[in-house]
Amino acid sequence: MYTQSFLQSAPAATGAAAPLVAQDAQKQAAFDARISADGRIEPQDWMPAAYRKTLVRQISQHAHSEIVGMQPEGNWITRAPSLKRKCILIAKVQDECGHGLYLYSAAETLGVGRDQLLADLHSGKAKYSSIFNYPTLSWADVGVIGWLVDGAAIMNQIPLCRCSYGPYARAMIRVCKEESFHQRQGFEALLVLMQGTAEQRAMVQDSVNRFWWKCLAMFGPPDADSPHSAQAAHWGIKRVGNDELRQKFIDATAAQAQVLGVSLPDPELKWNEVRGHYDYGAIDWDEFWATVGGNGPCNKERLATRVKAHHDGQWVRDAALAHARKVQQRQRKGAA
Ligand code: BYC
Repeated sequence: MYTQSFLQSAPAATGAAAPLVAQDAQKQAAFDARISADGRIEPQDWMPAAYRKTLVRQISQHAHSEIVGMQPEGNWITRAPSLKRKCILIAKVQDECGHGLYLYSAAETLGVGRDQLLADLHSGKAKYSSIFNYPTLSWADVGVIGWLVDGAAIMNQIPLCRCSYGPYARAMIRVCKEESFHQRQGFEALLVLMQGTAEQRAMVQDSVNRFWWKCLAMFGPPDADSPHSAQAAHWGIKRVGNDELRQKFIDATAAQAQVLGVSLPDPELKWNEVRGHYDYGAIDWDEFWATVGGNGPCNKERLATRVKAHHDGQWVRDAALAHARKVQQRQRKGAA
């Protein structure tokens, strides 16, 4: 949960700065009361424009992350080391696509069309998770993405199952169940590699070294530098702050790393008896912001692949629409 000082520094739970006419004031009061009572907001309910905007931003960016996130792992489907690993990886990548679809649907309930959401992704206006702008250089990266990236995603997404916006919260329940399978398959794949040759163990360690710090940054900037956190917390969208989730992730993964037999690349990582948490070193936020700003190692490649896939898939969308029109015409004829 957020600390008291963090919440005190936050703005009040109102959505609009302009004076409200009486009817809007009533609607605002009903919205505030529902939020205070920890109730759910549904698509047909009145909501402040800023609440809607925040949700469209977060849910669509989340959806974009899921579909762009198919790329780094998708690159390894043809090179998976066995039929079993190939089947698991195909299923996982398909799951990520499914998550994107639930999330685009959830965003659409807020009154924005999918074409618009995708146009914002393709033009570079909308963000997606920083983590998918790094390359997958070895098979171990597939395991590490499952273990660490999906592990971080679950840590962030479990509290979203209690988000105040109903469609987002409900989508998150299924997403979290599937992410849990993803995390376990990644850990298991790494366990097998760690029981293999010295070369395989070195491959896992190299992958952990490259991904560890990027995964810590996935949780977003420190609360003190996070422009959206305080308001999102008041609206019941964010239930737990970026820093607390990051800490929970570190505490959980440090123990898992010991089981695996890998070291985490942070000389300052140390259990702090007083805090009851691991202390950890400084995250390179300059590198994070450069990546978020479009200048990470794979940003251009990821976006170009996504735009190409969208164009290549145009005939499928056209065919589906043509089919739907024919079905509709047949139904109309039958009814006449
Ligand atoms: N990457 O005020 P803040 C997955 C941006 S997919 C890029 O803390 P907020 C998976 C943030 O958008 C995992 N940008 O923002 C898929 C904001 O910029 P704008 C995706 C980031 O929204 C396939 C600015 O920094 N998960 O699991 O309150 C395979 C200030 O940040 C990042 C989600 O999307 C980042 N890492 O909190 C495997 C979860 N962090 O929008 C796995 C849903 C921050 O003002 N999203 N920014 O231009 C969230 O929970 C929140 O949006 C965040 C950020 C915690 C990410």
